[in-house]
Amino acid sequence: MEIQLWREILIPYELAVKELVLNFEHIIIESRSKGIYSPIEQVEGRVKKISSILDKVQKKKIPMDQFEERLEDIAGIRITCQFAEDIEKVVHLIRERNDLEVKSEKNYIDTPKSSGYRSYHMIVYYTVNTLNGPKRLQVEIQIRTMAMDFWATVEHSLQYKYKGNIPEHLNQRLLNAADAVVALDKEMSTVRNEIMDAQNSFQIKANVVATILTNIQNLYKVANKREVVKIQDEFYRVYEEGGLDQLIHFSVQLDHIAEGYRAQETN
Ligand code: 0O2
Repeated sequence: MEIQLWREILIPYELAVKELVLNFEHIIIESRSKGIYSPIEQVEGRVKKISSILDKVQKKKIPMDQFEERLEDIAGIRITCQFAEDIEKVVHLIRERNDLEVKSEKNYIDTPKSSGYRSYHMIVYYTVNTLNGPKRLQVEIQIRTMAMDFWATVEHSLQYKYKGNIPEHLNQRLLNAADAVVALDKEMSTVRNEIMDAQNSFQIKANVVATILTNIQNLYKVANKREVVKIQDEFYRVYEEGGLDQLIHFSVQLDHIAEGYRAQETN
């Protein structure tokens, strides 16, 4: 097939990857702005390289006119989570989305591969709008913890280095490391609630401070400068000495003051 034709075929897959990465990143943004914990920590995506498509097509003896149908991972999205429990939440989120239709799922977490590989895979259908109209594509979504991702990245590099024939002593090390990943994920799960609380408070504090600063900035436009400076000093004091509750209280009071000025302006 001509190189130019390959590029044309792959363009809708590039669009699908871009759109889906953006959509999943928005779940993180939305959660943070609401001060709630996001089960998604990071999202990345890629379109399979032409050379890797050719390798897989040859390996699986797929006729060239069937490769789009038979290769399910031309477009790939990888979602990393902090904790193993988050994976289930993300799977649920994906199943519930009305822009995605789940074709199949593989749970390599409950049933790891013989290599020690662990991850949750979903093949979904997703429609992009192209110059030639809508195109329904298959996308592979891999969902794993950060620890599982670390293991898979290292193992993938070794597979590449040894062309799929990793020496036995290294294989054994990788299996040991895979067990260590299971233990690490379990250990981290025991402190999940505490970590989630800490991260939520951090996010809520960041949101409250941002609201306070916007309010102070707006007051400069309408209120007496000396009064705003006093409010600002009070904010610094509460920020330094108080906890989250005091900051929230200060923010509510500031909202009332700002409201008062807005009411004066409209009268
Ligand atoms: P790349 O370079 O990441 O794109 P199957 O026909 O079901 O046996 P298939 O179609 O490859 O095999 O599906 P599977 O097993 O669900 O694997 C799909 C992808 O999962 C792989 O894509 C890898 O990204 C990842 N994966 C699967 N097994 C392993 C493993 O043992 N180690 C690592 N590091 N990753 C794995 P590709 O095309 O193989 O590779």
